[in-house]
Amino acid sequence: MLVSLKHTAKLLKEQDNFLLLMHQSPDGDTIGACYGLAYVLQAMGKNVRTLCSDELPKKYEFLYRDFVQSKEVRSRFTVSLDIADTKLLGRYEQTYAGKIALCIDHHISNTLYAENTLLDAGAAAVCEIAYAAAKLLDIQIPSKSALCFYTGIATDTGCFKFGNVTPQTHILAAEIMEKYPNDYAAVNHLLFDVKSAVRIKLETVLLENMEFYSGGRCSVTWVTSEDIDRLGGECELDGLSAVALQPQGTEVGILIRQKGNSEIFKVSMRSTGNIDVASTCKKFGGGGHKNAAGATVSLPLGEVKKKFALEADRLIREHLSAN
Ligand SMILES: [Mn+2]
Repeated sequence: MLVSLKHTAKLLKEQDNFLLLMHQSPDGDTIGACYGLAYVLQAMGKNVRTLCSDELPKKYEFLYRDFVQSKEVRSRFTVSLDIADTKLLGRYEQTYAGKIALCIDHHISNTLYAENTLLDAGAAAVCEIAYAAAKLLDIQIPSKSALCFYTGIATDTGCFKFGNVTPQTHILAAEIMEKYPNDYAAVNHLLFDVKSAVRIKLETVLLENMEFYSGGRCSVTWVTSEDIDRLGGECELDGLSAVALQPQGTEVGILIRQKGNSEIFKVSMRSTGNIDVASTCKKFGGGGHKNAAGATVSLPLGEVKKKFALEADRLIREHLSAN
């Protein structure tokens, strides 16, 4: 059932014991919404625990490091944040898929798996919605929560640069900055400028591998597991696909990343303007937003490159003829 913001606030007020779920490969938005709500609910005296299938990136440590999990209780009101599909619960899918009482999300592709779903596909980040819900809880929102919500908004919009940014996005971010004291500039520096040495080397590999199609309007780049091992193992991959859209004249950027040592590749597509890459990713069993989408495919790398470059070419041609 789709529910309103007001109804969501009512549910959050009524319940005492919460389990807040983040999606696998957690990003700033799912972490921000989870801990933003977690601090608010704990400030209201409620029992709150958080859970994610994967380890939370160090980069976001400033959001979750002070959180203390509440003690175990028998049953909990389970809330999923930024999770369009139960598949994204990762290793917790089996346990929680049929037990989500409330889902707060901004993905148009949401499968409505939860008992109650608060969905606003017009929101740039789920943190916009979570912040709006928190404002209805009749409690002073802790500054730490506000920083969490701000982080989700900033990261899901690429620091207020992506096409999903609306006037409302700026209004909410401005309101947060005005009402809650935090060092927002320092946080943005940490989120958008600072990179680990491994990440910098990984970006170098991506730039070296980059190929161009559709007269330079499409870029395709990739990284294999072997590359990642050679560079010194895993590193933060947040926003990595933005690299594919950096070359001047590129309208569709495709980043292919090998998963493990098999022929399974995670493909991330980014686009500018009205080019809808979610439609392409859907064809391959994935999904996402108009300008940012992804899919996981099981094919040899050469085939993956060819198939996605062809699809991108079709999108670019359609876009050109429509203008
Ligand atoms: Mn999000």
